[in-house]
Amino acid sequence: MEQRTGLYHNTPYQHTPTIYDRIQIGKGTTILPGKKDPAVAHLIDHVLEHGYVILPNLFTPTEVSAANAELARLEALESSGPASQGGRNPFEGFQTKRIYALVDKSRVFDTFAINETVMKLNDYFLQPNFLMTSFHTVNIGPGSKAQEIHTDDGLIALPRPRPLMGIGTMVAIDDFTAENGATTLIPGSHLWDDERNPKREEMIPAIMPAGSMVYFLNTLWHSGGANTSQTWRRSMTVQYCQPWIRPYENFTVAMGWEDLDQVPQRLMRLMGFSTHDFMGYVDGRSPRAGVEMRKKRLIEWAFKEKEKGKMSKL
Ligand SMILES: O=C(O)CCC(=O)C(=O)O
Repeated sequence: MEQRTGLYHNTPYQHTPTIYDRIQIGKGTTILPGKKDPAVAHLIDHVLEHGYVILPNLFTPTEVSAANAELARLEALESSGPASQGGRNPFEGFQTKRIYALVDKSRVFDTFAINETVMKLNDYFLQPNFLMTSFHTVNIGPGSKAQEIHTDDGLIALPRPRPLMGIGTMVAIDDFTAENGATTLIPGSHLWDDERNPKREEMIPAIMPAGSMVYFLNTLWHSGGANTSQTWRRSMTVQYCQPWIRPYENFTVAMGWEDLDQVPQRLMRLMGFSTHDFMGYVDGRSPRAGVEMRKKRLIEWAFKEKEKGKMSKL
């Protein structure tokens, strides 16, 4: 089979890609190109070459101020999750706040996860039926140190060049500046082999106004920046992954939560009531803790529904 290498794949999209259509970009990443919508072709080319692209003012001022107001509301609630009041480890950053499981907490953020331009870019970089793998806020407070430099596929132990397994995005809710902790990234580092280690001095800040997004391959080295300013840097991250990064059966939903105590612990972990490092978290905590929270809420909801039923009969 002919192996195509290089930066560009200009073959028109005619058929469902197979593994033999994959291309290698540099020494770091292989991709199976999907549909190249002409409307985003220039953005795709930028990502192929640099590993990222900034999408200025992707969201309207109205969407951004609605997100801002909703974030302020959620941050005031302890029920917004364990990291909403402060980061718990060096990766989250101790002077940060994260609200996980945004889909569960509000409908205001939905629009940020299903943006049309992003879906078109994902149609090229990921396979059909791609999934969302995380969606949460990352707010970096004054005095916060730079985050550890990482790639978002770092927990997946495969050598480079490795298949692209996902896409990361950061949505600026405040202007991102070099001082307030804008995401920093190393342009072109998606092309590196395993031998090359990232250095802080190679990083550039993704400076962009509120409402913009930086979209990047998850083989790109990056980190949250240090916040040397007096104000918070608020943002959301929406990340997507290949559709095949999941077990065949979705056991955490298939299994009746009322019967969990009867299942051997080892089997529970096999079914996904477990984490691999932080992969598999539920609202920033263990899946089992997440299920208990969900059961409590379902019971409260059922009582309320019952009460409503009573009221409507009066
Ligand atoms: O906060 C940022 O700018 C980046 C955060 C990040 O890359 C992460 O937490 O995985």
